Amino acid sequence: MGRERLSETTLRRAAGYELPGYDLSEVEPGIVHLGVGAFHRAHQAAYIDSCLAAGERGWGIVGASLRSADTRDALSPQNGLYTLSIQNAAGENLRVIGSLRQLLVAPENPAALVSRMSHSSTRIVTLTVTEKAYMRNAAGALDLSHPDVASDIADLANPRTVHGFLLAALKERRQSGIPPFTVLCCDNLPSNGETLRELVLQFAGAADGELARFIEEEVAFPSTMVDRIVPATTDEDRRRISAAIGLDDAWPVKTEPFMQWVVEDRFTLGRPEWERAGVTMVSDVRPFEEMKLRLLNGAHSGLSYLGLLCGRESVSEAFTDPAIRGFVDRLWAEAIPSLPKGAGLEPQAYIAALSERFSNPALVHRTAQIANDGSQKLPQRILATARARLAGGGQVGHLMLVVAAWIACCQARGKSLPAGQFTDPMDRNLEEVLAGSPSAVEAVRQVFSIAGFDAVTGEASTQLAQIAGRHLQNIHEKGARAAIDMALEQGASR
Ligand code: CS2
Repeated sequence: MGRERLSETTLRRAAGYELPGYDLSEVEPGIVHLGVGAFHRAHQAAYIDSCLAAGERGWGIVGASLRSADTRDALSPQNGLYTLSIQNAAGENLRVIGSLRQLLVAPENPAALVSRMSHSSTRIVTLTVTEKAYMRNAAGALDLSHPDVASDIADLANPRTVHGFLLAALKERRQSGIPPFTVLCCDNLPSNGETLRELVLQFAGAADGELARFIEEEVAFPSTMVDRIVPATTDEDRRRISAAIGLDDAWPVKTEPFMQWVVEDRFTLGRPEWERAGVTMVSDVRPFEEMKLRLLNGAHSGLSYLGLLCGRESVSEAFTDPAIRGFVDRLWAEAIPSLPKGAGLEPQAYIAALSERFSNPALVHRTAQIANDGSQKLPQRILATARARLAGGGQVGHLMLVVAAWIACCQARGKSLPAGQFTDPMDRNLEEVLAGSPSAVEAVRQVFSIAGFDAVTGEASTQLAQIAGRHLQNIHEKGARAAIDMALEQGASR
């Protein structure tokens, strides 16, 4: 006999596990979240679940998917409930999360999402839509030539982009005299609040000048640093978790025990008492954000591309490979001097904690998952660090090996790596420039140009491209392992 499905009616039968500590029917929606992927469900939704349990019932989440209906289809029969599996070497803890109270699918009914965002009960709109959904061009500005951007600018009635949804809802609220919500970007972008604000203002400027002025004066875009490692859920996870709770859960999420959220405290219509759930509220997120992007995400990208080239399938496998581990230690040593001084950061303690997190044997975090969208990730994870180091006369050899490894992985797809191993929004351009088997130096030069890595023109970009070119040549001629060894030797001799 099949198991019953996890839902509001069956929930209390999942005895023995942590269940929502509140009555679901008492929860009122206060937040609209764009991008209800696994990360959101393991991070923000868990923090909000704790706030709801502490008695703040006005902050339920309405989650919207911007592309596929999968999450809504899986979670609607479960009344939005799902299991969060928290794993480390000591075992697995299961917790059922109840904060996601309603699910929408934007492309099916864009007006319904705009209407929910425009409702006076919506006080915060949060986003985890991944780097590429911000549609920045190589120079970091809004890509006005993108067909979805152009379509939203011409007609805001049925938005397709995040900027379009934000503008349509803010316009509606303004017309109805409802004060604007606070926009909270939770993606791994530098100064993410300010970055999104600039993009939305560029968008509004092209669509509706008056609305642009209103946004400039009235809408808050605090910045945030979000952190929790959330590998993609597998069928095996679904089977194991369903068997453990005794109810079928079609959409559980797995994660690590560690979680961190640092939020700039600037909310115009109130916010949950996040401090009580362990969130750090600050006046300046930048130091935390730079440390996380440059040490955690930078190392992640390094582990992922070098790991793929060396046949390592998961982060823990790559991190326990002595050569790669040695490389990551050097990468960190190179990145640390670029971090803000006097901000109370403790980079040594941070990398010690990261070493433990990356070694978590229970979490199978695939290197191929992190390899996606390199053109959108490397600028803030690696290139910004390298530019800062170069400006101070420092070393950048290990940083640039990450960029070379990314290009090598792009070249290896369809050859030594499966063709669909990972994807990138710039794939078509990347394929075009890499198809003619250019020399390593030429490949790097062209990739830098199409991906906008040379946006800061001048000597720094040329120098960075030259160093990456030498690494790529080593990878081509001698293989990734030898290229790592050579980078380590060069670093040691300096
Ligand atoms: C990862 C991040 O997929 C990736 O690019 O580096 O998703 C990383 O796991 C999170 O930022 C951790 O907070």
